[in-house]
Amino acid sequence: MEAKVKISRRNFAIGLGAAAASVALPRLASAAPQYTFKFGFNLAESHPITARAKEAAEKILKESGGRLEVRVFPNNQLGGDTDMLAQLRTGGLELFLNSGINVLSTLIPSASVYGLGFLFPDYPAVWRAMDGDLGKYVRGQISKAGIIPFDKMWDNGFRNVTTSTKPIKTPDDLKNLKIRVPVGALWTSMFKAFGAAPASINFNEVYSALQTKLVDGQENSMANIYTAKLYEVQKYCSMTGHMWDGFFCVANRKAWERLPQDLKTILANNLNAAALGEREDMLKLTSTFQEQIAAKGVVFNKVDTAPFQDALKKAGFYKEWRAKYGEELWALVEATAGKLT
Ligand code: X2X
Repeated sequence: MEAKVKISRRNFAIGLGAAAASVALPRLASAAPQYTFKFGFNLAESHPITARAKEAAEKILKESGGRLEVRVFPNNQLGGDTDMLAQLRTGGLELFLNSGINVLSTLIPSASVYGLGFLFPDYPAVWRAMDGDLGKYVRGQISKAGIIPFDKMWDNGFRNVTTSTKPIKTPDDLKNLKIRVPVGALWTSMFKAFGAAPASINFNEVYSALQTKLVDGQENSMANIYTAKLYEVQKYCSMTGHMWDGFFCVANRKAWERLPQDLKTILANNLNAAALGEREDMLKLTSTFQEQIAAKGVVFNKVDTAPFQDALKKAGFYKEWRAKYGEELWALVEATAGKLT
């Protein structure tokens, strides 16, 4: 297949080079993609997100006739989240998947809003909000920061607390617990409101932080506890379900704007479809992950979550975040969750 090249002086030279190459090596004429996008994130190779990202990359290459190659880098291969966000902003990384509650919120504070404790009772409530007005608001804020968000969020799961020391049954059990949280102000604030001692640590350092007892616990989805093998360094898993997390897929603006319209469409359609597929995977696989974690010896306990939310209310957590997010956003929060303050 011939690459379409606009006739500017620079491209004309490239065009001649390509034509010459296609004479010498006809089969390789379309081998070099016109655009190569690196796609980085922090999740393990075996996480459902990685499989869907790779599947999307294959489709994008095929549907673009080889013009757009997406190279997938899971498992912090390009650095931790803080590094990847910096690379995304300078254009060293074209595509990034990250939680709005995680490092994205260091740039866009309101991106963390959906992580407010106990906001969503279940998945239908999650997707109503995140495919609806709340998600739209946050994507608007991400765009204002000069980053391009794709429409569909990917599921990073409801989160539960694990520790190496004791099960968490009541909010009091969190008091003074040295617990790792991702690098975002909402997380730190929430665990301080529970009376815990949170430490902000990027995901690429969580396993070793738990192993060396720098921290005694962490909180995450079943998918991450299993695929990042956190069960090897944790003994208890308490089903606090204190928050839901999802990932925004975002692009560097200049890299996005360089793409012709047809490639923009192919890229966006496939990334959004991959997100929807991954949501299904997580629904199907979460209980299997949980069984596998239990089979590795982790002890599970159910939790009455009402006292945990009460503890947040009493500590003034929701009031504090209402003031930070502002009334416009808070109206969307309470349209989702009812009155919180
Ligand atoms: O860092 C985490 O715990 C993870 C992988 O769940 C997020 O990116 C929020």
